[in-house]
Parts: sequence; structure tokens; C-alpha cells
Amino acid sequence: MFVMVGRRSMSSLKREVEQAQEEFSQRIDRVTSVKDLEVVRIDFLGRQGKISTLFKQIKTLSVDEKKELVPLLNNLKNISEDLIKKSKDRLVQQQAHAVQLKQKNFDVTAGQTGLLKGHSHLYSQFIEEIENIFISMGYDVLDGPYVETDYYNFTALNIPQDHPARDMYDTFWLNKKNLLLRTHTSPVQVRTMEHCKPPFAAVVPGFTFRHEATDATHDTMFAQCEGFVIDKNITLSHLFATAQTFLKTLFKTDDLDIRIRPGFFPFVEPGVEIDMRCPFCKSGCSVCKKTTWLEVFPGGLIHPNVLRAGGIDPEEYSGFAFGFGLTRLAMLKYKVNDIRLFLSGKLKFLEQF
Ligand code: FA5
Repeated sequence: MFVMVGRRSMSSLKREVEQAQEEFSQRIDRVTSVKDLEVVRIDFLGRQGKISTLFKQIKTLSVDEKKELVPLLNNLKNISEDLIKKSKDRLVQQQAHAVQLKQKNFDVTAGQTGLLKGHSHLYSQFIEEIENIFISMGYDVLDGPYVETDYYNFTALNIPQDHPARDMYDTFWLNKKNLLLRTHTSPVQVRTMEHCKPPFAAVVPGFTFRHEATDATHDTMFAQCEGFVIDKNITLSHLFATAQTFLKTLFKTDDLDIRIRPGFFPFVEPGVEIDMRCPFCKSGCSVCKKTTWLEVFPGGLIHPNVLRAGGIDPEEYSGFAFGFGLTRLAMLKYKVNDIRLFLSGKLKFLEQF
């Protein structure tokens, strides 16, 4: 704060006006922000500021002295106010421009520490692993629609209208006639036969939907993996060897027995259930429920009616098909005890994989 003590001589007051002017010019030249400018304004033009304080000295002067000093002080005040205003306009503009530039060059990819790092979902990882195993065995990977027609999901698979086997699949029917959410990946079999000439081998991993009560091993949305091979002279031995090779590779073991039981699916004849020896124990554990066997791989030889629906002559070609529960297999491999965790979005669960 600038305080005047006692009466000053005219010449000393004039010197002070000049000094104030000089100091003001120096300070305003150095100002780089509106905030700093406000400090300068208060120091010179505020009620206790240097220029205001000089004005207060006028009353101690004679009339002639006043006539000489007042114009000088008015001039200093006007110049200072004008410079403050111009500087403020310039600084406000500069600051707005800087904000604009910052937004324009804002790099959303710039590294930040301490942020959560994402990774692919357990489903994506497992599907990729399964695809790679089958690709190494010469299979193509195919896809099919989730919204299916009654024809591909049932009729073409040897399950005509009113066939009791339709009850095996609790179906989500859509409002549009004959449309449903596919209950299994098997519809892709006939879709493929319609477009490809044998021989071919393909797998179709993907989501399927059933209108079922959920529990630890049943969900309404879960994944299956269909597989089928069509060529001349395909037999059940090809299916068994495929199942064994796939399961050995997936569970990373050379020592993996399989056993075969009869199974019923209208689209295969004969139909089988292939079980594998529990890879986690020798004499029974909680995973295999003390049986040492796990039911994992339903399949069979493709029914002649299905080959015909796909435009393939069953007298010339035969094929095998399987459709295992991909989610259930992932539960076994990663020891997940509740299927509902897969799509729960719970990070605590997902971060483990
Ligand atoms: C089928 O869906 C046949 N399409 C499989 C098939 C394909 C057989 C080709 C022969 C030839 P199934 O309804 O059994 O079959 O289902 C196959 C697997 O899907 C089951 O073994 C089970 O692992 C899994 N699965 C069935 N329902 C559910 C569910 N609600 N939640 C989780 N997994 C399920």
C-alpha cells in the first residue's frame, strides 16, 4: 500500500506521478493473466492504490499547483484505465484461444497411470482357444443367425411340427410367425449344406437361447459349439477320434479316456453321448461328482433326412455332427461353479481370467 506522510512539495509530487507512470508501464508489460492484471489494477487504481493516493494529495496544494498537477494525474489515470481495459481484452482472448487449442489437441489415448486395464471376456478367450484347436485340425469356423426360422431350428433337423422332440427345447418364440431365438447351434448344419459342396468340416461356436429356469448349471443364454464333417465314408470312429483329440488338446493332457453311451437327438442316427475321464482327479472329486466321468460331447452320424434337407445325397455322402455346451466346458476347464457369472458383468469374477 502507498501511504503519503505530511505535505509533499510540488516537485516531489510530480516525480511521484512520473515514477507511478513508469512503474505502471513496467508492471503491465509483465502481466500474463487476467488474475495478475487485476492485482495491478488494484495497486494503482484501487481505493488505496498509488494513483488514488496521489489524487488525495491534491487538496494540500495551492490553486496554481492544482492547475498544474490535476491534468497530469488525470492523464495518468486515463492512460492506466485504458491500458488495463485493452490488456484485459487481449488476455481474455488469449485464454479462450489456449482453451480451444487444448481441446483441439486433447489426446484421449495419452497414458494415464492407475487406470483399470481391460482385456477380452472369458467367453472371447475360450472361443478363440476352441477355434484354434479346430482350425489346426482342418476345420473352418462358421457363424449363423441368432434369430432363426422354425424350419432351420427344427423341421430341417428332422423335427417336424408336433414332433415330441420339440419339447426338449424350451423355445423363445418371437412375435413374428415361425421366428425364434435359436435353441442350439445345429441350424447352421443345413444352412451350410445348402451352400457348400462336400467334403467340408466346420465348427460353429456361438450363443443359444432357452426359456428355462436358471440355476448354477442352466442359463437362458449360453454358448454351444456345433461341429460337422461331411465326406464319403465318414463313420462314428471319426467322431470319437475328433472328440478325443479335441479334449486332450483343450485340457492339455495325453492321458484322457473317453467313453461312449447311446444318446437321442432326432438329427443324428445313431446318436451318442461322449464322456471324458475327469482331468482333475483319479478317484472322484467335486467337479465329476465322485463319478470320475464328465458328460461333455453329444453327437452322432448325421441323419439321412438332414442330409437330404441340405441337398446332399445320403447314398453318396455321410457325416458326423456334435454340439457340445461351450459354456459348460468353460465351467469345467476354469472351475467356475455358477454359469450365471459368465454374463453377470461382475469384474471381480472376470478379472481372474
Ligand atoms: C443339443 O442342443 C444338440 N443340438 C447337440 C447336438 C448337436 C447333438 C449335433 C448331436 C449332434 P442338448 O440340448 O443336449 O443338445 O444341448 C447340448 C449341450 O448344451 C448340453 O450338453 C449342455 O452342455 C448345454 N446346455 C443345454 N442347455 C443348457 C442351459 N440351459 N444352460 C447351459 N448349457 C446348456
